[in-house]
Amino acid sequence: MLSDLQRKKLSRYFRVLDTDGDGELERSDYEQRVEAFAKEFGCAPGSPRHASIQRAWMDQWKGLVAAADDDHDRKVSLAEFLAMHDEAIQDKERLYGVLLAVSRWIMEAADVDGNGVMSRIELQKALRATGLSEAEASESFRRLDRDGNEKVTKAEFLSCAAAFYASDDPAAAGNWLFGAFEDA
Ligand SMILES: [Ca+2]
Ligand SMILES: [Ca+2]
Ligand SMILES: [Ca+2]
Ligand SMILES: [Ca+2]
Repeated sequence: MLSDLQRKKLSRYFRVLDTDGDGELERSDYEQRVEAFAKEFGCAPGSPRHASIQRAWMDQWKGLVAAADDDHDRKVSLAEFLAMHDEAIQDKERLYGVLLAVSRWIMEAADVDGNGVMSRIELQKALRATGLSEAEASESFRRLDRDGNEKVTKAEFLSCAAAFYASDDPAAAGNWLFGAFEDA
């Protein structure tokens, strides 16, 4: 069973992913994310970077539909989304696999200068492209940069992503990965 806190965080994440705000996740929501990322990071359609952004988001979409779309309407409702995460959270190994894949991808996309860590500018761009406002992205960075050195390392990011999905601790920094969640 998802806790109240997990439910709030995942509902918030759902709303971030639901680009057109119609209450269902569809292929077009993910296509719009691809365009937002490409724009934020200045990748022209047809460039290798654009292709990699597209592959990453569309793979996420395919994985989500395969895992969550119980009524096979090619849309994922909030109820389906929560049920899928409920199952994934029970299965730690599977969850860790999903986490590693998503986190690696975000790190790679955000780390434009390729120095292995995400600067404030790099990570805030990725968060804005994911659907957070400027203020939310800034607050999220502040919380994720746990040692306050203006960089988020892979280790910091991965531990925050794990906490976002699984932690039931209201004080966990990772809760803030996708912005404020209290008014879910
Ligand atoms: Ca939608
Ligand atoms: Ca469905
Ligand atoms: Ca970097
Ligand atoms: Ca740091």
